[in-house]
Amino acid sequence: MSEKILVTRSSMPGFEEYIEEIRPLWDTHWLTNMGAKHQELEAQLKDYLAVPNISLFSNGHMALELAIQAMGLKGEVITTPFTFASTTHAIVRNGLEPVFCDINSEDYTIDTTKIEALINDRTSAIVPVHVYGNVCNVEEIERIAKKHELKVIYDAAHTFGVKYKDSGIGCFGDASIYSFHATKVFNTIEGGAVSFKDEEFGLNLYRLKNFGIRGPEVVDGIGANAKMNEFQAAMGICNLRHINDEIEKRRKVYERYIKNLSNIEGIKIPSIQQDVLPNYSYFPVVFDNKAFGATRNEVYNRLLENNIVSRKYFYPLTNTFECFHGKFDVGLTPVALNISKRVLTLPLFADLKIEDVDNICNIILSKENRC
Ligand code: T4K
Repeated sequence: MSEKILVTRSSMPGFEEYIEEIRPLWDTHWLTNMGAKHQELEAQLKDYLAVPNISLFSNGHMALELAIQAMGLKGEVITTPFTFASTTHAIVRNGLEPVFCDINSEDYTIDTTKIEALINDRTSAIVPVHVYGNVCNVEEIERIAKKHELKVIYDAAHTFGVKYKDSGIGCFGDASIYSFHATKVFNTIEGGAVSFKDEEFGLNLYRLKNFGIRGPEVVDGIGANAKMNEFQAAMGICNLRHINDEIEKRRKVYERYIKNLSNIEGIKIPSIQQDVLPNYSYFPVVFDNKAFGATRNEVYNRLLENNIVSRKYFYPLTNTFECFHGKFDVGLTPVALNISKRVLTLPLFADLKIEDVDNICNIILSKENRC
């Protein structure tokens, strides 16, 4: 049986390269709390991501949770349910009420035509998601936010290195959060960051990731511990050296999928948005079972029988989670519901072999697997 292919595979530097990077830690014995590697990576990422300010975190979720806390939001927050659990949970864990807006069926980001109807005097912010690396309609979101005096925090977990009209994606809104999890285009094992404009907000954020400590004898915020440690930062420094090659390899995989799966009746494949420099982070395919002759679940199972593990990102929708039982009406986000039942995210990582992409596509398209 051939080797199992998973939906992604962490990019890693050479073993020796990482060892060299962590060697100085044995001299200094400085392992965490914003050490030298942390500072070095922060400076490099600010530059690479082309953002005004950046703050590193232990993971993307804590970056989002504490960015929301640092913004001092109240009441309701408009967001989408077509995302990873983290987005919704970060809002709820801040004592805020998520109000779910539907997505559009083109790129699966927030449907900006439906935002204003959800705004009331309790609304304090919008948390849109650049899902799969697709850029939200940032101009329209900015217009709405300005008009209604709302804050905007983008969940940019999937958009490492993405640019829109030559600006780093983290330049939009009041803040954006990144995930540097092992499964992402760029990883620090676990890790994340917040990019932001306002330096006062940055100071708050810095304190909140370090227990709310302002100074040796002053603690004036109820913070958490969400600091990135030196081993994580060292992994980031190594991975950042190779990031352009990694994205280039991803591009080749992505383009092979496009070549193999274009013009097939009953499947919708991704496309590069206008004015966007992409990072090729995910390859979501949406199946129309009547036209295609097989359901999403049938394709998923057939791939699994062949040792290929695709994923149903993002099914189920966060507004249908058991932990929110009876709280939200999924009927209010019909497009998200429909897409979540039909989408399959295919394996995509830098070292995925082109022949494996061909094999995956052959299994998907095989006539025997369709009626
Ligand atoms: N916002 C959004 C929109 C997000 O998608 C995420 C995370 C966040 C916020 C929060 O960011 P973090 O706090 O995670 O930094 C994975 C990731 O764990 C998660 O980071 C990611 N989104 C989500 C979309 O995917 P799972 O439960 O699917 O992970 P898992 O363990 O099934 O791994 C998927 C595949 O990745 C494995 O089949 C193989 C590969 N893998 C996994 C690990 C853990 C590796 O190659 N190496 C590894 O170390 O959530």
